[in-house]
Amino acid sequence: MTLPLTYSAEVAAARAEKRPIVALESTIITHGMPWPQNVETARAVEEEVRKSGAVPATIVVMNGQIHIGLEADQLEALGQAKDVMKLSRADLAACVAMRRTGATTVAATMICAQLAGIDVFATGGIGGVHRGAETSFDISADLSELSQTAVTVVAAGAKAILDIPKTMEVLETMGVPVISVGQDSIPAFWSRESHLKAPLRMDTAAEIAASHKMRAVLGLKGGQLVTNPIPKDAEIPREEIVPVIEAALAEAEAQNISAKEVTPFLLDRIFEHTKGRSLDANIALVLNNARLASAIAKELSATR
Ligand code: PSU
Ligand code: MN
Repeated sequence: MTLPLTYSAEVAAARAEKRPIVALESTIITHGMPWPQNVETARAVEEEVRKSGAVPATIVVMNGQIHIGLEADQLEALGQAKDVMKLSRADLAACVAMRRTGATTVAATMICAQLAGIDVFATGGIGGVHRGAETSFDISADLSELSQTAVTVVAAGAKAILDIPKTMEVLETMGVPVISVGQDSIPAFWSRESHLKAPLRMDTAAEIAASHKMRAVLGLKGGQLVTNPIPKDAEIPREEIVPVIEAALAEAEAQNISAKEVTPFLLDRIFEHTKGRSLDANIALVLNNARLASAIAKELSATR
């Protein structure tokens, strides 16, 4: 059986010429941001990757084909599509087999990136251990994916809607390196500071690329989580965002939101409560992550 992969023209050319490629996820488009900002952001992120000297590969499943890179009209259509599945490791094969359409989370994007030979992936925030996980057991499959799939994921830290200390503990148990960029602490998505010490710190793309390659040399499976703080001028300070998060969490609890709906629900409520400011910050941090991921991809392809 051949792999159900379809490459965009741009990504196919980049593969043939062995140019650096950066994977991008699609759940942020379909479940993470409202239309039309979702499509505008996805386009801007792709453009940022190109400006940084790499080729963007937005990953999504459409009608049973795993797309590695989207044509402009496909991206536009996805931004307004209804009934799009949210795919993690558990759902990916089923979605392809049923010829359905699904957006890839961090976990599923990592799997598809690896199938396509892409080492680096830029996103906003990863899923993690939810607050109250001791009773709900809600721990994102993104964490176990990081422990088994050899892709370096650039994110702005875990969102404060999660339990960040527990998320870090699970990553440590699973043997996932968490590398903070340019600071000693872990960034907290909309804010630069979580006041939690990062397990590892690196200040250059070259170091991160070298560490990615060394894992392969040593036969260590799994990827790396790179936590890149949001640019200063775009951040929402912790004191401001924490009460908003608390309010959104209370609403989720009152409305019995569970499972896959939790993350999209919270993001939407926080967007409303901050009158869109959380979205502006989200866009700025994804662009910032796209730049760093491109620099890492370039280092990896230069030393190959
Ligand atoms: N963080 C964001 N926006 C998002 C997500 C995370 O800022 O859209 C998405 C990612 O695709 C991530 C997923 O992989 O949510 C995690 O979902 P869950 O918590 O259900 O595993
Ligand atoms: Mn979950």
